[in-house]
Amino acid sequence: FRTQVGVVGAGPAGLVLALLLQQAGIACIVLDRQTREYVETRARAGFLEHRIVEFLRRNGFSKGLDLRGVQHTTCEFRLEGRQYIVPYGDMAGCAHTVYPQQFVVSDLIELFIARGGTILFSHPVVKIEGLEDDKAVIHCHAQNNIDHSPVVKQVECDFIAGCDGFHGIARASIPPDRFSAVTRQYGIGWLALLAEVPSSTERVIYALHESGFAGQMPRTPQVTRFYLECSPQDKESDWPEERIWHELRKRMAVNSNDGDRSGNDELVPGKLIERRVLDMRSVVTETMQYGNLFLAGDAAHIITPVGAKGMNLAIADSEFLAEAFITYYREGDGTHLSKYTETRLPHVWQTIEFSDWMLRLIHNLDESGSRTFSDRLRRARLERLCGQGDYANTFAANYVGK
Ligand code: RFL
Repeated sequence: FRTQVGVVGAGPAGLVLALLLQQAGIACIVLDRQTREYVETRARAGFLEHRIVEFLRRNGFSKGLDLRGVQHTTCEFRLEGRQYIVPYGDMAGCAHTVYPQQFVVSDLIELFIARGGTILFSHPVVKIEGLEDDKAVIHCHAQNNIDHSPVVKQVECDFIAGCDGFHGIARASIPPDRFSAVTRQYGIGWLALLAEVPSSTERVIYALHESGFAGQMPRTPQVTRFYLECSPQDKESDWPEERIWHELRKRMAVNSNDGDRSGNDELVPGKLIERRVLDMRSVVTETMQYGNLFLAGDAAHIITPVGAKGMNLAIADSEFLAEAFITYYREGDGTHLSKYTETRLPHVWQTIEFSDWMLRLIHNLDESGSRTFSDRLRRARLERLCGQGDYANTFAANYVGK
């Protein structure tokens, strides 16, 4: 194979990039280690920022989400049984669209293939070479069509877009002495759950409880995501179903009129279809490019799920990277490409900063030992968020991705 841009990874970052290049008449091939069915059913994110929806719409990539996406404009915090409702959509004048990541991915794959694009599924990339030369080579494993015996294929390209996630091969191909990444490990875990049950409220709930954070995020009318703060060392087996539903009810309970916090919970248990412990951390690779390799999405940075930014940031990277490739191929001007890292990193850090701020709001990370002091501060912050001032407006604009 020979192409202009070899795209490693058929997640949101790789697919958006490939579609934009295809639209501009730039040749590209996408490779993914997984089968099409696997990537189209991998449930992860669900909240699309306003500006990302607008971008997808402008480019004609939004048919599915326009039909099936649900607009969200309000979120709710709970602390000591009290409810703090934030109508961020009214404040910012726009909304989130809830549309599960696997639907986004599936729509983009369908569109790219319908327009004549090539995606090589079940083609794990095992080596990337020639990053400093004028021709880069992607080596991948595949199966012979006739007898299914293993074969190695090569794709030659001008550039490689590493959109293969945090554990992919692209970031690992940058020489260690040229590679730099910064990490924050929060020392907490989240038990991430998906349950076949309708959301107990229409809005997202962030419950700040003395036993730890609990969250509820709608995904589809039948499926809801829940999170429970836990130890990062916990195993899934430490969390049997009864314990999960007990903790969710307890942490998300609200005060009834007589001040009793246990009596007022709408939560109905349902079948758990995913249960896994996430170690809460953020990592920013500050080398987003090396030679003719460019990293986008989780390959370049991972961000805790707080604030629901990961998929949005991945798509935003690809939007910029595609523009840079298009300027290069159309006008012979490589300035934007050469400034890719320099241009994207400030945006990445702005997003990380918001997520870090929000993580400290919904968890009690008090290092000085005064959890009460920290709780009072969190309450003061929630009261300001429910007010009308600049503090609340800034939150609203950042959260919804205006
Ligand atoms: P992806 O989606 O991981 O896609 C990478 C692709 O690369 C393939 N791959 C390879 N292919 C070939 N050869 C190799 N050697 C390869 N190695 C890997 C993989 O098979 C895969 O198909 O990365 P991308 O495109 O950068 O997209 C990033 C997003 O997936 C991620 O940031 C979000 O899911 C994060 N995230 C959320 N983001 C949001 O914006 N809003 C949310 O509400 C939200 N919730 C979440 C989340 C992530 C979660 N987890 C489990 C990580 C909730 C959870 C639980």
